[in-house]
Amino acid sequence: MLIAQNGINEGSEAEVYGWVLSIREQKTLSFIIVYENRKQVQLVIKDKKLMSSQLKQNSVIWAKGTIKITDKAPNGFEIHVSSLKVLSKPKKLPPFNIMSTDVPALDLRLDFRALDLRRPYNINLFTIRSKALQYFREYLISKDFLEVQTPKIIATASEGGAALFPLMYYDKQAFLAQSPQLYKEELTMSFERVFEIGPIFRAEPSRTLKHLSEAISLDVEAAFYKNEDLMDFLEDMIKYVINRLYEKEGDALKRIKAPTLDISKKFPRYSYSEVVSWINKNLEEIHEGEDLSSKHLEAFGDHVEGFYFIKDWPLKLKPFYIQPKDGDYSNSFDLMYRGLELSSGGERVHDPALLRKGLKRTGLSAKGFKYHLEVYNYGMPPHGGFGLGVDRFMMVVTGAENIREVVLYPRDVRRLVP
Ligand code: AMO
Repeated sequence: MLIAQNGINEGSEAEVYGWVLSIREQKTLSFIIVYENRKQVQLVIKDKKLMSSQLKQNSVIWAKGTIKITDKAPNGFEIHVSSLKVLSKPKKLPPFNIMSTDVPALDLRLDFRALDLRRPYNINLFTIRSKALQYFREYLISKDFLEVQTPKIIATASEGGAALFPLMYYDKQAFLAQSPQLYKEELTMSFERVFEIGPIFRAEPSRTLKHLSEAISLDVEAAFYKNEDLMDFLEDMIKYVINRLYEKEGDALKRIKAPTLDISKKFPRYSYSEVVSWINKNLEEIHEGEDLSSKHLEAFGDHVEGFYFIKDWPLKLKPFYIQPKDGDYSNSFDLMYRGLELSSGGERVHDPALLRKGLKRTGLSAKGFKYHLEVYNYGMPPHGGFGLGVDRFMMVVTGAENIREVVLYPRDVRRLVP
């Protein structure tokens, strides 16, 4: 916290509350960099008596002094300190230096995540993440979408049977929601266009660089949107958010050495069958109808580069609620960045008889979806939508190779604490 009654002007008095990032002692002067509300402030200490053994990296301090305008200090000013108090002193030697250019291993950093989040890299990264979410909301609200919150404790699977986290709900079995899918679809009946930013839970059995047990999904659902409209919308939203980040958060992006994403061209749209042909020609033999593996997607992603869509997937690879197309295919798409799937979506079934067929096709019992099926008897509009993995989007924006880097307290098969 910085209190400067008369603003940041040469000679005015200021008080600062913050924690110490670094201390540099010279013969006659000491320089202390303090973080106050995610901004760095330089303190200059001439009076050696103000320096104490309690003053070290990570100490929380209060200081008072006079402002001097200088472009040598972060944010263009420094405070020449006349009084200083240590409010909280670290009781232990930290397991790593938050200023070190030698970044400790991720697992160690995650064990001490609260401390790790004091690293300037992370302060920049999580500021960018928060801003990205602000710009997503900005875009969606400007298109007249309503933000909603749906239950995360649910009675039946929304994405099919696998990867559910069961829990006891009083005397019944319940599950953590894999996605807001069924609720967001139902909500198009009343609100037409909705979005939700919230957690999804997947009991992912293996530890990979792109899967979490708890991820944040940005879900969009809209009545009357067709497959191509949805891809147009998603592409426009991604470009809007990236442009806003480049316009407004350039400084933080530069500090974390984020890559520059080329979004100048239209994202190419390949059908699933076109991708299969490419794999057959350039990689290995696969059959129409087979799912595409990470290896396939990575090779195809290297070939395409940047963002692209894969559309018209075989129906058998898609959940029960996806609208069939030409018999064995579906009105669906995935948004990819190189080999990484960022989003999937498509047009949905709105006819109750067809929805029952979809449940049967995917081996789910209509009984478990009784309430959801009932809704479809009261005039369900044609609709469609998508789910965008926010954490994966942040990997692309920041250039992180491990999804855990862009999540405050990641959850995976091995990690439940902190
Ligand atoms: P899907 O299961 O493809 O689709 O998920 C949508 C997007 O969410 C992200 N995601 C994950 N991110 C990190 N860890 C995970 N374990 C994880 N699982 C999914 C991905 C993925 O593309 N209901 C549909 C969406 C829709 O049709 O609207 C769904 O959940 O980026």
